[in-house]
Amino acid sequence: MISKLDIVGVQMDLGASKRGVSMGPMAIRYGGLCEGLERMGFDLRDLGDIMPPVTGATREDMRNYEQVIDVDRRLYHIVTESLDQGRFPIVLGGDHSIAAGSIAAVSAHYKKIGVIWIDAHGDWNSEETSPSGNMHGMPFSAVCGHGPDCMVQFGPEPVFVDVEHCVQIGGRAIDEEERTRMRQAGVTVFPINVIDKVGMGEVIRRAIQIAGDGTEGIHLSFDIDAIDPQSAPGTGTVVHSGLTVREAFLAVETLAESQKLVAMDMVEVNPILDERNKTAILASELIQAALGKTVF
Ligand SMILES: [Mn+2]
Repeated sequence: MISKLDIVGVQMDLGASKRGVSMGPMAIRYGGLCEGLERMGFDLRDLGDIMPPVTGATREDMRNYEQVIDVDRRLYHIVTESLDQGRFPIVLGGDHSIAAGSIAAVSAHYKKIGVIWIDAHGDWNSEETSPSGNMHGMPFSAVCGHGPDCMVQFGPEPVFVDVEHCVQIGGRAIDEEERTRMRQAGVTVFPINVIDKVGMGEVIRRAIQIAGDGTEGIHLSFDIDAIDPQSAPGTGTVVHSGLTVREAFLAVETLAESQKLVAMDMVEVNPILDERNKTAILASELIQAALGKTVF
């Protein structure tokens, strides 16, 4: 039973091509996150935000890699400390590159975890296959040991997540080469058309089995761009026809019922592109639902 929560924000937007997602953590807090979680009775600590260094080296195939890695390293240590104290870390992005640091820490702590990655994108590129060099498209691959290695080498030895327990949900903009890499690695993908066919109820049930059976717990990495842009316009890499808000709630509510979650990220909320903070409010509500907030 989860009782103690830590919130850590990451003011990072250097892994993405558009600026502004660095303001996501504050927007999600303004969306009522801390008040909501406290009302639910949790012992909550807000650890504040990690700020990226002002400058750093860059490469064509890994943009702003020095700043991205520095932030991932600091997040790794904060998440590790939180887990060591028996708490549940909630990481607020920031762009998705930060998930490398958080998942690397959760994986090292529990040794055997599953990952559920809800996202319009695969985030399964390496520095060799990424068309853009943007590092928010690489963390899922990195935490499974398929590179870039520099995104996860923080502890004594990285404990990679076993792809056998990894699930992608809601994919609808996965690059050609990325598809091949995901297939070869053996990640289970429930793209948007499969959700249309069998429904989110069935998809999340299977995902929890894959990620949860035979593991110590599930890390949820939720990219808000998984949701349809009409409901979640405040994000940088918009892809048409995404999850409905109800499908998203069904997914996180079922995860809460499973009692298998051990950590989560909520990423890619961009207040500059938002409408009256509605995307951040949705993100705040989804986090609360993932932690057991019910409608009745
Ligand atoms: Mn993503």
